[in-house]
Amino acid sequence: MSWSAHVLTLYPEMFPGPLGVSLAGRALAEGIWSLDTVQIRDFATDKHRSVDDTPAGGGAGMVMRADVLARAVDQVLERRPEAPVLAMTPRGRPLDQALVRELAAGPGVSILCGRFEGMDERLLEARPILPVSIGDYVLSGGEVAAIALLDACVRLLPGVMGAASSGEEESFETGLLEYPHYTRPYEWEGRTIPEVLRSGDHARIAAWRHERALADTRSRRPDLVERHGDARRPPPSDARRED
Ligand code: 6GU
Repeated sequence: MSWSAHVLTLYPEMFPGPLGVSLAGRALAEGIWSLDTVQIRDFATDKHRSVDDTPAGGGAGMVMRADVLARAVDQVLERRPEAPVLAMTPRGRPLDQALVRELAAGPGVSILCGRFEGMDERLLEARPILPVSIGDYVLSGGEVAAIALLDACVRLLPGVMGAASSGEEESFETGLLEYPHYTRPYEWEGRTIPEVLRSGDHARIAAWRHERALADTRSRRPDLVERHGDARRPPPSDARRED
């Protein structure tokens, strides 16, 4: 069975959206992965088909109801019991390439897209759901985040990108940003391509790329350099534990 995505949303018309074109779109048409949307509103039971209500304790906006969301999640858990269920929310675990790799290696994902101020927290306690965020900023809903997550997973599926996506030099695969790229023309607006890249000396090129990856990561993402360093150094002795 192909890698399958189920997206639970109030806006199914946002899908496949960008996932219907280019690499992901071709892979979708080829059956390498599948995408199904589930309209959350179909699980409302009152005559107004309401999916949200005012926040307990007061405050702005509306909160998605646990009972309605649970019926939608339970249906998708029945249809695809092996697929992990994610909830897109700025309160979630930050998405990174390690999680993307793990999800892409599995059977697929079911994704609950939040809207309004958020979801009733009891749902996230009562069902096996992993809250995931795509960064420290607030989107108007989880759909755009779900599209980003799916794009990152799909490009890693066998047969989607070939050699490029399995490349160990991509940003984050080494724990660092990738080195910069150049192509013709050799001179553009008075700027030339670094000489070393035209030397044909593959060892020198590899060393230069590693240095640039490190330097650029240091200046743009000092947080990554710290983690990269940690991964290669043994933990301090007082951090070791006997289990
Ligand atoms: Cl997953 N959802 C929303 N609404 N905003 C976000 C996000 C998710 N990740 C970052 N901001």
